[in-house]
Amino acid sequence: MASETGRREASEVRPPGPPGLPAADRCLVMGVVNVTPDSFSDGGAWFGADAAIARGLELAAQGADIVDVGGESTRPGALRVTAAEELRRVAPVVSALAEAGVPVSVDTMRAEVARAAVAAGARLVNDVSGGLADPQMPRLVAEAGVPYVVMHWRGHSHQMQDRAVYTDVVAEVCAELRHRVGEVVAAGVDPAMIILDPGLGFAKLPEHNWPLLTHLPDISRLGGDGPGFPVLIGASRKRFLGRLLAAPDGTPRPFTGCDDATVAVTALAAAAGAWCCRVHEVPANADAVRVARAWQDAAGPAAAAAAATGTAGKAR
Ligand code: PMM
Repeated sequence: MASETGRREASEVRPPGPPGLPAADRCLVMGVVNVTPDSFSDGGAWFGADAAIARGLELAAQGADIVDVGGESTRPGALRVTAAEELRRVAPVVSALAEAGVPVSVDTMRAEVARAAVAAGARLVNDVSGGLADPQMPRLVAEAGVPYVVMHWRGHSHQMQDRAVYTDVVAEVCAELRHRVGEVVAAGVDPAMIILDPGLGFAKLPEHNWPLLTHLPDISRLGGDGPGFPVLIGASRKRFLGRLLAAPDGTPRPFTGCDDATVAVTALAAAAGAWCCRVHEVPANADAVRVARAWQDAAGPAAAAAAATGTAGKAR
């Protein structure tokens, strides 16, 4: 609905986020701190509590609305760390950032780690398995009463690329997320606390990631026409961008050369109604979400309605 001034209400294309998290009239920016020696995009850079805390504070100062702290790499082929090691990595970082007033999210598939992180001040649980890796997770999130990212996932890092098989990726991801939402709500999670994520790169080949990005209203509404869930997008530095930007001989561009493409995805996803974009480098993405907001405002009610109903770009 357009207001009297003709400005389109942001909620028309971007469902409001859950309570307890920053709210803005634009897409939010989530800055990433991987406290790991082996994440593909920044592995080792922030390994060690002091470096990770300093990086989290820097991301917040640069305009990150939320800082996502993770202690386990999910890059394809990665082996799991123990819960004790994961906790040792993230706990001091979460508590220091939370104490400094930074809205912190914890990127974990383990209820035990999520519990400790929430106790240390994390305001959001970002579970890339959507509750599949640890059956205790949905109940823990329900009891803690914190917002919960339910990402589309088909298996751990060592098996996920074998599972990147789809006939209609958008329809299948929507159906599988719909099932996950049903399960986590049955475990007690308030639907108002759920954020959806299509899981770019997780059991997805490049040709699967692009249609998911161009069908965000479908993801938000889980393929139906009910009220939408907020959608989080994690495209930052992922391999499908490196493939897109490959050298003439086919060599994929290294992840360090994919930050500009990440900003382009952020702008497009924000204009298409994403609630939040998860990124490794904040400043240009913080600009991009503001550009997208101005773009949406100027596009007017017709474009808003098309984006909200998913009638734009239906063919895949
Ligand atoms: N991607 C990674 C890690 N956590 N969380 C969400 N919600 N969505 C994602 O796409 C996502 C994530 C892997 O990327 P990284 O290792 O570079 O952080």
